[in-house]
Amino acid sequence: MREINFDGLVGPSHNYAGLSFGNLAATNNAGAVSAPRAAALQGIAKMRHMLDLGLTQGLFLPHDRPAVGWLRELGFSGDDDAVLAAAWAADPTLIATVSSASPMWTANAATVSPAPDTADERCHLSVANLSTMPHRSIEHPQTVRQLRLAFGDPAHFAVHDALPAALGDEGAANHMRMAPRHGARGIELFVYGERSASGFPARQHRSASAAVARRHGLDPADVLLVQQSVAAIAAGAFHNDVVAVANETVLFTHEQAFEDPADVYAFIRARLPEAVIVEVPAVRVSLAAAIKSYLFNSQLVTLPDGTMALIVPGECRETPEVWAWLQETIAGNGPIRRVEVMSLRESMRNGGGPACLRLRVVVDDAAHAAIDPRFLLDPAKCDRLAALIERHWPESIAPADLGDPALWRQCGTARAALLETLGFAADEV
Ligand code: SUG
Repeated sequence: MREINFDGLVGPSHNYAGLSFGNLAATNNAGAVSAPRAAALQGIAKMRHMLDLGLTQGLFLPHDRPAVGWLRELGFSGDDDAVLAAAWAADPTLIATVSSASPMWTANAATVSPAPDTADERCHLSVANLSTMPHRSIEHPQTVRQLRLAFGDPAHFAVHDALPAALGDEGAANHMRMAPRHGARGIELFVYGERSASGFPARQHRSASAAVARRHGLDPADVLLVQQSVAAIAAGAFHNDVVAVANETVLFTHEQAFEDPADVYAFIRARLPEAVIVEVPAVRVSLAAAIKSYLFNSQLVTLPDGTMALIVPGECRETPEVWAWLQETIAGNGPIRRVEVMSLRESMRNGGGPACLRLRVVVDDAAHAAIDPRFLLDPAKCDRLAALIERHWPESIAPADLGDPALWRQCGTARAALLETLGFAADEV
């Protein structure tokens, strides 16, 4: 069995509107000028690098933005330009809400339980409702359409609709799976937030995590609902994947990620004796430095030779205590043998690091073959996508541009060209 990383291609409307309260990078960069073309090319470079490492890589498509349909639900009418112009005049935040390129962060697209863990031995995917943030709550209908296309074979996959909005669910960003190896039965840790000293929202509700585990048909003995630490949320860890990441037998975590770390570690050690817990102490890397550098939002991957590599954002190299810790780690005897640095500055400035940009799906060969190949990548497709991005993605977007009809049209043209290049019909996704 293998793990496939499905990265979200950065959409042409990528901008800095500061919509996510509690996400410090996004709020600190509110109002800045974005670079959608560079952002999408940075994403392609990461996907290409994963292929170069010998890993299997897929992609999900940017959603249709601006999402005019949502504005129509709010009572705006007329043709698309009239709807957008009226909404812009009424409240520019509405246009920012429907223009966010947030579907790029596919760690929030769904929670995935691979076949070895589920009662019916199929891979289960629950689309996240992302109901805490308005701009993200509009993603799930388009996400479910893509997932039903990509994973449409019911012999191997079960795709569940988003949970009711009253239960906040943010997908795989708050879920960690550990197993002796990808293809073996594993344990699944669902991390939820209760409250936060800072007043930042705890986006993942315990009841949502429990519902996802139930829907996926997991054995309760293999599941732990874990409370994210109040201190982590208050420091800006709006998702657990900002402070912890797991891969096969390894949990890589900040000391202050969980409210009760001893309980978490005891569960892991009892259920998976070969587990290695790499805990970074706060005296070496403070929560603030972890969140600024996104050390734990790295991708921890198993390479074809069986060793593990950590794919970190460039900000880790720029944060001295983090870089020093990483150097020591790869020089030591631990499971992380290699560090790869990727420049993802554009996404990072909205609080999205390497791990936010990907959804992991573990499959066997038969399930791999059943995936719609339009969602899978190879180097030649990366080349085609890069050329398309160069041609169609805006070079920059300033806040006032969001009200410009020329930008709305450019986003539409860019997405249409993308669909055509990848072989999708205009209304298919
Ligand atoms: O939901 N940023 C995203 C970042 C998501 C990161 N994902 C993971 N940690 N897995 C969010 O806060 C900013 C968009 C804006 O402000 O326009 C934003 O939505």
